[in-house]
Amino acid sequence: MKQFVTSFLAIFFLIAPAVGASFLPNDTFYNYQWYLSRIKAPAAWEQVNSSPDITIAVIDAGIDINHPDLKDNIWKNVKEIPGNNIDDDANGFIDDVNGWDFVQNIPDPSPKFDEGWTESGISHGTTVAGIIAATGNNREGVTGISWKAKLMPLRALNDRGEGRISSVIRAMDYAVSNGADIINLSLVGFEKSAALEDAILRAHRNGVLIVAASGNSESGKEARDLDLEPAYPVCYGLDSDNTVLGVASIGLTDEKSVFSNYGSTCVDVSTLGERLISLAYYNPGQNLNDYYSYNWYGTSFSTAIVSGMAALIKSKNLSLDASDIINILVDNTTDINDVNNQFIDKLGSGKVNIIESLNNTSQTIGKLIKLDNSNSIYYLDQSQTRHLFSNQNVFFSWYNGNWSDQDIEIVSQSKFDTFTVGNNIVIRPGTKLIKFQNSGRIYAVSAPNVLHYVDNDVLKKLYGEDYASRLVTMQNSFEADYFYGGKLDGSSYPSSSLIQYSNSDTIWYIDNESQREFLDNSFSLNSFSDQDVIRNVSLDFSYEVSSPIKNLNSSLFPYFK
Ligand SMILES: [Ca+2]
Ligand SMILES: [Ca+2]
Ligand SMILES: [Ca+2]
Ligand SMILES: [Ca+2]
Repeated sequence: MKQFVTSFLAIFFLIAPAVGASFLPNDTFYNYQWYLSRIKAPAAWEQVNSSPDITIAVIDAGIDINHPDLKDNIWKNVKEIPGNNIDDDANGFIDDVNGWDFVQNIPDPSPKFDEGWTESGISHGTTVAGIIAATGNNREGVTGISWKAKLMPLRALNDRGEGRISSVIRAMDYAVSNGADIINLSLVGFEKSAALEDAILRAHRNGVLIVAASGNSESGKEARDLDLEPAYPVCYGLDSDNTVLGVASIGLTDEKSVFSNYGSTCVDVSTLGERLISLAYYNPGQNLNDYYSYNWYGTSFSTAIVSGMAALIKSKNLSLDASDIINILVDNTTDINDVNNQFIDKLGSGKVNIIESLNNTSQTIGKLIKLDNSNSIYYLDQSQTRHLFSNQNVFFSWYNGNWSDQDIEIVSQSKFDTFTVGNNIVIRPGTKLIKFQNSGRIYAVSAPNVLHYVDNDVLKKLYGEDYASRLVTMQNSFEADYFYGGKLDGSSYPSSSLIQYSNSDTIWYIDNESQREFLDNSFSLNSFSDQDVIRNVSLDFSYEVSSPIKNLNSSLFPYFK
């Protein structure tokens, strides 16, 4: 008889090698990124180091989407087919697979070497993007504040770093309608625009967080007091809703950076914006021979740090909207008035404190964790209870290839010991048939963990002649994770099954007595795969149609249990 169980240990070679006793990532130049320990990033990473589901639009002078330390974290418009001159997802932009260039109105969001380009202009967007989310722990280059995220490159400034407000507005609207969670605006102007203010309001009302720089002093001039001379977008949203998270820059001693604009109304928080290390735009043809660059000063980069922190916060609690995140960051700062005598209360509520901010963010989603020295993977739920994946079949029934080793956080033993021990995760209901080693009986599983005996005739009727392809053998010890329900009589499918009728391509989710359609990309968002679907289902089965499934759904995936 064919042996379906393979070694539980076998899958975990995919996990990156251990990075040592502490939580430091293995990036080549990590040791040069002194600012990360300064802003307590390593301690924050103990809680959350990645934000794989969070999209951060970087509206800037273009981003090097092929940069080796960035390309894995570039947002992809999965519904758009590249280069076919068709707007496949009907979002109004043809072939926009990685964002858009609103300066030249073309798909490629990379810098373009426009007439008069400057080295700081050409690299600006790439540097900002790298501070937010250069790929972390990939043994290459540097790490961003978030090790893994989706950066949406939207080019609205030219290669001198200048742009039109209308381009910024179009980029903001693109970000909102294409799923951005955060918009990073490391740009500033002095002209007030009602149209830009409206675009900001549209983003805010859609829950999208806008993070904006307070701006740097113009050459030869003093930094501005924005209370007297406002700048935009940082000074929008002062009246009712705080729609823009304004960021000023401080240095090593927490004193305001000389170049940083300030002001009690427009600035919400401050963080480091001096001597930062990040990515550069690499292009040997133009004599740009470095992938990495250092000594960056500016409120652009403090803004990027805050955007990265916001991504970590939202990753801990996906239900947070823009106002929630602003409040968390503003309410959990460290007071720096005592070293800023001339700028009392003019640097927002103080220095961003990511640890306190995360401590005051309730965790609504679970995550995958493992110990450094063990191969077992656990699901850590929002109440800090850990659930073991009993074996690799169980793991893959939930994470059908829709994961990577980076999605698993390595936790220290001391941290691990603080978690409560919970039930084991059971095989994903509806998708598999199981048997235990000590018995020949085959069971279907319905939600949440109920076994239904299925005899040979019913097996063939419900699952077809090749029903064995979905059969998984489990160690006897895991039988205790399930309850026994009634035998299947063949008149209906167990709840949580995925079926496709013989006359249509539509995939339906069986929810008790009803069937539900998947809208948009909710099928893959909920981590189902094609092999979970029962095909060619007879039209004799009939279910009432109930509400469709949109986005991630708490009842479908353990992330939201
Ligand atoms: Ca499109
Ligand atoms: Ca296309
Ligand atoms: Ca890296
Ligand atoms: Ca504000």
